[in-house]
Amino acid sequence: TLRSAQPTSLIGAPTDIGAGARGASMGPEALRVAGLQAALELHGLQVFDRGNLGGPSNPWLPPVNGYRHLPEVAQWNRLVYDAVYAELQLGHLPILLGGDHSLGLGSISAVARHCAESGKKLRVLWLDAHADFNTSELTPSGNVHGMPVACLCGFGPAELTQLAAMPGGGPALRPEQIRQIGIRSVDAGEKRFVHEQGLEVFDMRAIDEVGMRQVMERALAGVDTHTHLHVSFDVDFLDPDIAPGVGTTVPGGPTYREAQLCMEMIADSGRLASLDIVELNPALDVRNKTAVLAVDLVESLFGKSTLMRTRPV
Ligand code: HAR
Ligand code: MN
Ligand code: MN
Ligand code: MN
Repeated sequence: TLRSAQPTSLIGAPTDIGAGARGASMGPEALRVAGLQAALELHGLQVFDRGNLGGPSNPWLPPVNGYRHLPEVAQWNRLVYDAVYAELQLGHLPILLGGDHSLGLGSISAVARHCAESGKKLRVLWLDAHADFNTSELTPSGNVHGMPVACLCGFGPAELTQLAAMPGGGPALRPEQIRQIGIRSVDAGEKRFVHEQGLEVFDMRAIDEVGMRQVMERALAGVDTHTHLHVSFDVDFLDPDIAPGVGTTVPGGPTYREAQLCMEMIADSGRLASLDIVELNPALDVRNKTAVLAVDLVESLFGKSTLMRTRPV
């Protein structure tokens, strides 16, 4: 099926600089080995693989003032910011291959800047087991992959909150632009802060109670032709029974079918305009099966479906 879709660009960011376990640095190559480019091309997409960014190595040090590796995290995010912004300027759909989730900062900051300049409304879907809404005061670990959503909303150090020069100098995101899905591990202080800031969270209980279909209908409500939809797909969103290859597994995540429906409903919106695939950790995987699963789900995100539906069920 050939569609006149936007070209996509793969950007590898091989680092685990913000994570609590080593190995997410191997994520980009594992996704390539699992056939990401060929899978997208089968759906008629034009794919440019831009190769990998080259940033600082991981010094594996304890936290300093509540952050581990802050200078290196900032450097990686500046590289990601520039690379993602350049693709958006070209009119391409950037796909960030992480790397740990601290890189969502650079990626989404670039998307926010692009939306501000092009008059688009930005909606971010954060698919994750974790809220990633810690600050240096709240974090139990100092790992910056637990902080990107807070930093995007302006809560964090200047080197992470000021990646994008937003018009008016404000933060990249307002909490009301974010929908979190699949959440099931939130630290005590983080929980209070999520509540205080009014983040819209569809946790696993919501998925249990009303089902993935209604959760996605709500998460996508208000998305229209003026919307730029960014999906930040933390692979630990998925149940660890099907996706063991991540650094921070949390039991009780979406099943294969629930995850497929989530991706298919995003595809149906027709507004997907940028994507992060993060936290894949091949050192903890079994025969690259988590990477293969991620590729399968990303195919659905780009419109693979069993049938050509002409009307809803
Ligand atoms: N909340 C914990 C912390 O801040 C664990 C965060 C883990 N985050 C990720 N990305 N794996 O979602 O340390
Ligand atoms: Mn655009
Ligand atoms: Mn995350
Ligand atoms: Mn996570």
